[in-house]
Amino acid sequence: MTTPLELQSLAVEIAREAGALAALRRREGVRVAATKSALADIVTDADREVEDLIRARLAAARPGDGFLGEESGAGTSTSGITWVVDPIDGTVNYAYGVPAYAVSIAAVEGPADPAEWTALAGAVFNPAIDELFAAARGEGAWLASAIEGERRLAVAEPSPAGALVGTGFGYDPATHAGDIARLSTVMPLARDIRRIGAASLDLTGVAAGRLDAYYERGLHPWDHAAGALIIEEAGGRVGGYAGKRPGRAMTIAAAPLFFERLTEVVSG
Ligand code: LIP
Repeated sequence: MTTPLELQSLAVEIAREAGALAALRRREGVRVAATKSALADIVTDADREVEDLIRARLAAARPGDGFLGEESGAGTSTSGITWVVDPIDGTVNYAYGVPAYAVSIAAVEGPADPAEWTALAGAVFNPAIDELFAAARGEGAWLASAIEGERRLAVAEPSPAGALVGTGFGYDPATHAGDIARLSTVMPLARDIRRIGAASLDLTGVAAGRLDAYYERGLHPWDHAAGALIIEEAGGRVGGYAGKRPGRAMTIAAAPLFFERLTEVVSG
């Protein structure tokens, strides 16, 4: 039986190698290979190359595990463990050279469905600034940062000044009016908002106390799988509308008390 700490160790090792490849390709110049759900929803050659590397390393290390990746689809698990992978989360930032993108790798147990799985381990690595966030179920969440050093992560309730809230807007312009309307209902709770452009870095930002909360509609499982566990192991809560699990409909994350207030407003 593999422990969550052993799965975390593998996720961290592969995330660092994959992140180094992503950063190398960024330095060499990035080519958009295709668009997906909308003109703004791009995939680069590096996205595909990095996911191929991650998939090959995982298959070599744990051949019976399943795989659910943003760019190469699903692989069935015979071990009960599935790896949920976003090779470069924050693809638009990556293409523009904005140093806020991350390799996100999670190991989950059970069905490869965020409504049903149990996340066991996760790693989120931003190679642009050498920051790695990691967690194993029941073992806490950690940051190893070239900027801050190493520290255990813990969420924080907002100060009386209001919450610093992260959010995002999907690739489909037809959804933006609804997202802006929802933002207008959240602003009375906020001191300000931040639009980082990578869900995994929004989520780990909440875990690290760099954001008080995050919410976004339209995320894919690979966007939130690792970051959600890291927040939970940092003492925070992650969910969807009205007590549901995080998913395409909505993802909400914060410290426990503010999570309730924000969920009520976002679900209203
Ligand atoms: C992105 C998310 C971001 C969201 C974007 C996109 P990608 O993931 O990290 O939070 O606002 O629409 O979903 O496409 O860069 O892997």
